[in-house]
Amino acid sequence: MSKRKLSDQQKNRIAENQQKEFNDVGVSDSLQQAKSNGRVISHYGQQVEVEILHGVDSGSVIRCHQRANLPPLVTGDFVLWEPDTDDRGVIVAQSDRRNVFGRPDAQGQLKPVAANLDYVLIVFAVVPQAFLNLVDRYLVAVTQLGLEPIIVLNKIDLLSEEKHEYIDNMLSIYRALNYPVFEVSALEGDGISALEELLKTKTTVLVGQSGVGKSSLINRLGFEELAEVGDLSQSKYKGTHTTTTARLYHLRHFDLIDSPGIREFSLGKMAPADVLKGFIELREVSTLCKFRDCSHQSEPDCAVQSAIANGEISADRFSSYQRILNSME
Ligand SMILES: Nc1nc2c(ncn2[C@@H]2O[C@H](COP(=O)(O)OP(=O)(O)O)[C@@H](O)[C@H]2O)c(=O)[nH]1
Ligand SMILES: [Mg+2]
Ligand SMILES: [Zn+2]
Repeated sequence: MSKRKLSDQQKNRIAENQQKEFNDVGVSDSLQQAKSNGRVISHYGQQVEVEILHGVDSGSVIRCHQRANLPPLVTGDFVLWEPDTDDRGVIVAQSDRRNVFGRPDAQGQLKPVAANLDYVLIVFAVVPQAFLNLVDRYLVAVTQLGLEPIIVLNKIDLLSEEKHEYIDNMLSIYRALNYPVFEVSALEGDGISALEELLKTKTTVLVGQSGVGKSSLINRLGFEELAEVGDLSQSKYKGTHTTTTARLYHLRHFDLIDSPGIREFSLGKMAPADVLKGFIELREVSTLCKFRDCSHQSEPDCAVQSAIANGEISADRFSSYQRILNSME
């Protein structure tokens, strides 16, 4: 790595030129990535860790601070960095994001968690207990952000007779809607290879309640003890928060991003029409209601109520939808 010192003026000019190149119109995603020389893999206080993408140091990680004129960076961002002091770098430009996953803060503003994703893996588990509504909230967020969801049930080694029916019902609902659904055990390895096939060459962020086994899945998918795994038993099956910021694991066949443990995923404020987009079956049928502003509760000729009555639409999904709408009021 070059340790040649540049004057501030030189550095600024280089940064400006690079920023200009980045902002060129009509540059495709892959070109944007080709122009970057690093990818943010984690946060460390005010600094970020960047994986070096090109050259002899490719694959190694450098701690960088960022120019003040840059927006906050998130895990998965492609960046342009330069050597700064001996073992540190400085980020001088951020490549346009292809997409971003985030969660709304208290003010309803999106707080980005990870960028440049192929899939969002929505993980739920047998323990802590799975809820349709939580998965649905993730689906609404993922759909609104234009991302591709994959639904994963983990801990199938813990499935008992009594839990089977409840969980089978959930799985069949999502399968009927054509979402990719996987049943796995991070502990015992069941179902992992099928999931691996789908994730190959992709960047995937794992989301879900803490304690469902996201870090364990990453370990299993990576065949290495990569991520710190919390001990569920010590916290009364509520899950612990060992992962505090999103971290990207660049593995041999794929990139996986472990996201911070979020006990409850809240959607913040959204327009009802945006909520509806996350319920694909309701969106289709509701266009057939007699009244355009039908609330699908007691209006005459409501296509949604008819579809529920004849079993075309799951009543559980409809109540889940209403619960989300009510939570926005
Ligand atoms: N029985 C069982 N336990 C699991 C499985 N996957 C994870 N766990 C346990 O669940 C707890 C939480 O896992 P962790 O990966 O930290 O969850 P995270 O908070 O979603 O990252 C740990 O005690 C894991 O050992 C699984 O497939 N089966
Ligand atoms: Mg974790
Ligand atoms: Zn209706």
